Amino acid sequence: MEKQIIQIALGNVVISDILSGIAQKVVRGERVLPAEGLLLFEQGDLGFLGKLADLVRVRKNGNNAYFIRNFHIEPTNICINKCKFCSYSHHFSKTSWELTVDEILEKVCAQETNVSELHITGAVHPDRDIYYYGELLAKIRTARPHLHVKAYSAVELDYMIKKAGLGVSEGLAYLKSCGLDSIPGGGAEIFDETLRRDICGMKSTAAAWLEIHEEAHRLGIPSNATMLYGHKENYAQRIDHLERLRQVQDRTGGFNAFIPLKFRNSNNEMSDVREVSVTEDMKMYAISRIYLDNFSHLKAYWPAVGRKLAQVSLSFGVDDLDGTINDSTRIYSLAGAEDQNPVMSVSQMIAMITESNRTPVERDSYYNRRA
Ligand code: V47
Ligand code: SF4
Repeated sequence: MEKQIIQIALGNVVISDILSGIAQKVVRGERVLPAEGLLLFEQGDLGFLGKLADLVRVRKNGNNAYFIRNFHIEPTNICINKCKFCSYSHHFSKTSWELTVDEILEKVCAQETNVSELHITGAVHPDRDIYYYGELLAKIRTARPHLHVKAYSAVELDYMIKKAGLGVSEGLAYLKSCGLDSIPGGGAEIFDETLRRDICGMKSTAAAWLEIHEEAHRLGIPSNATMLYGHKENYAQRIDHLERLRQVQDRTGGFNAFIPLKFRNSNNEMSDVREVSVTEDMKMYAISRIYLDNFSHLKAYWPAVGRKLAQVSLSFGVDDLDGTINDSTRIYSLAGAEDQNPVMSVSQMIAMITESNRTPVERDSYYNRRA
């Protein structure tokens, strides 16, 4: 396999010596530098990138493709922020909602007992505080002690921790004691400060996002990382984002997975920005897999990219398709994703993975195989 890749790189006249040099580094398991990552975006042919990403995927995860039985709860869409790409908050969608604690608990208890993970994320509600969210976690833990709760994006956490006048470490430790098991990857968007100010200037800064994740890892709370791509960002800004994540991961090892999130342009203030092509999506997955050599997992979030693209992504470095979801999230259906009611049965998940010649593995939140 490794020999074949070098031959492809050298045998194709379009591929420069520099690109084949990068390929050989990847084959040897060496780290790709920022300038080399940029070159992959600018000059890498999709087939070439796919082969390299596949090599890294196999090295890290063999033939496994993971999924999880999960569901989401979006407690509210009332938000203090006004991100231009957001179709979800009450500023842009036609509806607004605030679930009560009882309504949330009802949703939790309605799930089958073999569901293993709950993902809670929503808008930054002006009136809710860390104690409200802490008590919510404690009640969920009492109701369903074995459910892994992955909750609150760093943007929500930043607001509630600052509002309580706590330090990052203190705030996270409190939430952990209430039942916070891990943190989802949302709110990262794009770290480049200038572009971040343009598309989501009211939101927590990149530095705050990174600090919260790094501190969480130090407290033994793992997390995911995301990047919103395919809007106004350039390739250098994508590499800058990946580089900042790679540096945190070098220090902590606390990120479970990286999830590139494709910008969807329906019903938001950035509807004039065209969505990028499938080729660009697959390049993004492949280069993420090649660049983030210290991340174990690359996830394609199927409600965002659609089922068919998620399947194809398994040949571009992806080893995780997220989960069954159970029609519990609106973030992407409001932004124009194909699945208006995202739900996937375990047998559909297994079929989707098997059809792509991968071995389906039902996982827990730490990527252990579930019996
Ligand atoms: O931060 C919002 C994104 C994120 C749009 O950790 C949009 O396992 C595209 O982070 N087009 C929230 N993206 C969702 C999220 C997530 C999803 C699935 C799994 C995990 C995980 C995390 O959704 C936001 C933002 O980047 N988003 N609007 C849009 N129009
Ligand atoms: Fe609020 Fe999140 Fe939407 Fe930004 S992306 S407006 S923080 S709900």
